[in-house]
Amino acid sequence: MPTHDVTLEEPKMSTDNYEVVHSKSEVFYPEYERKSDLKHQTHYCPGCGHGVAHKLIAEAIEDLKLQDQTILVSPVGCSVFAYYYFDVGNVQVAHGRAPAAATGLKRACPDKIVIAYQGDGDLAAIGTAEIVHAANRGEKISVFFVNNAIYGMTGGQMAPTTLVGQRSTTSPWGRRPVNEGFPLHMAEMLASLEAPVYIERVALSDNKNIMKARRAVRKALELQRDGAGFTFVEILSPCPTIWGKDPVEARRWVAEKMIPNFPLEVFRDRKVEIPNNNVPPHKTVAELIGGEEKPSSQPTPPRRHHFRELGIKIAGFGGQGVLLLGQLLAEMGMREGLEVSWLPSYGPEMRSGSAHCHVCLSKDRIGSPLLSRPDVLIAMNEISLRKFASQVVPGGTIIYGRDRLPEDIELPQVQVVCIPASEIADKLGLAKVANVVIMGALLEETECLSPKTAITVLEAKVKNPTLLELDRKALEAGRLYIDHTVAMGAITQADGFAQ
Ligand SMILES: Cc1ncc(C[n+]2csc(CCOP(=O)(O)OP(=O)(O)O)c2C)c(N)n1
Ligand code: SF4
Repeated sequence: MPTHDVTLEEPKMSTDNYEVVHSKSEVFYPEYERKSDLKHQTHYCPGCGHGVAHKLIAEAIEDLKLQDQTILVSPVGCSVFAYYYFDVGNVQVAHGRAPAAATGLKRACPDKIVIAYQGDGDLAAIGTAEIVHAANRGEKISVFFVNNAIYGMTGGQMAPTTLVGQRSTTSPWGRRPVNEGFPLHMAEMLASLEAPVYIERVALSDNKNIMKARRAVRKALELQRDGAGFTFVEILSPCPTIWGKDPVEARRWVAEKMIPNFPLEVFRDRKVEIPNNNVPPHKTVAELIGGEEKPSSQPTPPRRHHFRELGIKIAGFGGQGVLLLGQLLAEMGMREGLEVSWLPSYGPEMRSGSAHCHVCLSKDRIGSPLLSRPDVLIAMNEISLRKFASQVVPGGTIIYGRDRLPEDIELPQVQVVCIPASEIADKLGLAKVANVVIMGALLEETECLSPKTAITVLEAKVKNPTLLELDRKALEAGRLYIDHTVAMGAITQADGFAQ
């Protein structure tokens, strides 16, 4: 028998002979930083629908050339790390709050394409209120709702969309409507509202349905691009890991079990005109909040501020006027032409619980009203001093509402001013003006705002003439204390004496 020499040639892996028609979307990062040694793959389980849904969204963003405009709001759930994959603007929010955050983003940046991406636990359980109200207001956002009928991330608890009879760790006998209620049909629920423009349910069960899902995702983004209104795509999606199935069985389960329970349909596709009969009042903010007094009748002297941005944290007990002091400072800043923010935080008790607020005064737009490193801390009591002193930036200032510091306290490299605000207020005849004493001390010590502006704001706010007079005295007393006592160097040391 003749023998033949057979040499096997390596197949050519060049793209010369063929055209690449399908590759990873450019909207995905080239490498996924989260995986130290597996930068080419996501953290999703094999066969998970999130990967497919991500792909459809990325491809639609790319095809529609929206990458530079898109902001993706990722949820809590298995898709919490969406921001490791999508090379767009990303925000990750608290459980269920994606539609609320997306509302804020879209209203602040109407030219952006804002997407809320949510699971069924996130959207239909903890976030039911947010989605219903965003849809009802007709927010011009797109919501992609990945319904896998279970809580994936936390290990398979029952979701609002879990099917009747479906087992989960919290319904081990299978969901019983008599005990756990019926599955929620979010697309149908939202379609009962007036405002949404587009609502469709699709499924990642087979290639044909995946192509329909692709079209739905694209349509939602196109509608948003064209300024249409609220768009919502529910995507029935496999979760092989928690369902205990292999990827093929899991897709079959979507087709055979989920689709009969959650019919695939376009529930809404129409133009909606929302009447806009609420013309905003033609008044300035200062006019609106300053009562009857128009700022033009009381021009605020132009003031040169020595800071670009100043963060002030004010902390104490509820009832000490902590939050009011913050509001007064914010209003003063506004009247001096600064950008301002005021962010309160307080416990459930009206009196004696802890309360604090953050005030930003800035020449530029304020990025965040939350201050993790304040320039100035006003501590109205010892607990607040101990809790927040270490946050103050080096070289910052602490104004402590007592005559001396606690013996054992360790403070960062900051300027400390002690002022017995309550005692001073008591002597004036009213303990509750201690916060205005502190305000006087702050203005004198830091020169951040003008005392004249303080008087203007107090006059606009305090209607009772006796109280107004006390406030004037309190402001002056706080300033004098700094000038006559603290500036002399007597009260700023831990032992209460000058160095
Ligand atoms: C306020 C809050 N409550 C509960 C949790 C726990 N938690 C994390 S993910 C999740 C459910 C996620 O399920 P789903 O939205 O269906 O997303 P999936 O993981 O299935 O994609 C829960 C309850 C949390 N992180 N935060
Ligand atoms: S647990 Fe389910 S939803 Fe989560 S990544 Fe795995 S397959 Fe996807």
